[in-house]
Amino acid sequence: MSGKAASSIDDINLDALVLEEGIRDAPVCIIVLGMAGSGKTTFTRSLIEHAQAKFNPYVVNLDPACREVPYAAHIDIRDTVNYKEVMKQYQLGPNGGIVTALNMFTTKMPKFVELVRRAGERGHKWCIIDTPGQIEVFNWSASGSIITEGLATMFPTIVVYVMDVVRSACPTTFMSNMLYACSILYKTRLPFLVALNKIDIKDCSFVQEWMTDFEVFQDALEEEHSYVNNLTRTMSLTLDTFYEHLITCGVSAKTGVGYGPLMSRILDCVAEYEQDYKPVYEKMRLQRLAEQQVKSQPAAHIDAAGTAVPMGLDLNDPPSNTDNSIFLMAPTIVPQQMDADEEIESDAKSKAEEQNFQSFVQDHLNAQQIKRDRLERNQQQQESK
Ligand SMILES: Nc1nc2c(ncn2[C@@H]2O[C@H](COP(=O)(O)OP(=O)(O)OP(=O)(O)O)[C@@H](O)[C@H]2O)c(=O)[nH]1
Ligand SMILES: [Mg+2]
Repeated sequence: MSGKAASSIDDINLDALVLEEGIRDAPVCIIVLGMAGSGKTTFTRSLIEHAQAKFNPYVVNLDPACREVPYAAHIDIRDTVNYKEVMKQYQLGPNGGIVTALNMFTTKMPKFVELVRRAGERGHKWCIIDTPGQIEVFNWSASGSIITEGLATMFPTIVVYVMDVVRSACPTTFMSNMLYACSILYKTRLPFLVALNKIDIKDCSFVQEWMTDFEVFQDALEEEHSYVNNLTRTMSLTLDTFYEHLITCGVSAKTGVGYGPLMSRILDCVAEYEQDYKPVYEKMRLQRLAEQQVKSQPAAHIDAAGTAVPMGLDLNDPPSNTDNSIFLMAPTIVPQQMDADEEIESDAKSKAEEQNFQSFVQDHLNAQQIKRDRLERNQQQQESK
């Protein structure tokens, strides 16, 4: 802001501001994610209550489709975008409506980030962000990535994944939840905390046991007769390494039980961001800044900058079949002729992949067996003493 007191947010060159400043210490952004109905909104409300005195949280609701929220939000996406109107105008279903509403909100990203930054200056130490129920909408949409990365390149940012322990008592649902968690962890590349929610109804120790002891999970799976059991079994082997680094904490968003330990885990995650993630995001910020500066310079010659081609149809454009029309298409939907040689090669590849996977499973089972043998030997030695 270069010393000039700006009275309105519209007076500031927000695009430049977002990237020019380094990563600040506050507020810490806590992005709350989780499957539909897992308790994200209730969790957010409880977290606000518990953090109020010490961290004076700034609260953001990014769910355009919710009727009402049980907390006072400083920023509410519903004030920016009318979700029902978006569905009507663009003739979309509920999920398309949420994606489009989020996309529209993302066009205001510099403003959003500036408001969060100002909140930090006013003494809000945390910024808690509630997200839409449809987790894939946030996790896999462009706007979800823009929001997450935009925040993480400006403030310490962590993800809290809310998991419903009652629904996860079924091993296959537990596995789906873990796959989601795993995909979010690798997609966001941010410190990650799993809040095992609804422990007022069901104790969460079984989930923690399933994560640490592969055999207990296998036993639980044996009891459930489902056609996806085999898949779940092999997936649980694959997720073993993921569990090793996972921080979990049992809470009840409804009664507030478990929020003490949860808050200290959040602080651990913030320390993790500072130590391991900040340098990565700092690098990303500088890279983006350099790209932005290059983009803002006018091209010397139109030829050097390339020639514009149409990128695809707008909803309102009439269909066109002229030779000049070039439409970008995902490679998977472009029909391709596969000749015999390619088919043989692809068969060989998939066989090799299957063998690799089988040997991976076998190695894992062997390692488990060695671990069990070692435990037994230790037990026998202790008994003989
Ligand atoms: N017993 C119990 N119920 C809970 C708890 N947390 C949430 N709920 C209930 O779970 C239901 C869903 O809670 P929400 O907070 O709306 O869940 P959400 O993840 O925000 O839902 P969407 O935004 O629609 O995906 C509500 O009926 C809550 O009252 C909890 O800790 N214990
Ligand atoms: Mg909600």
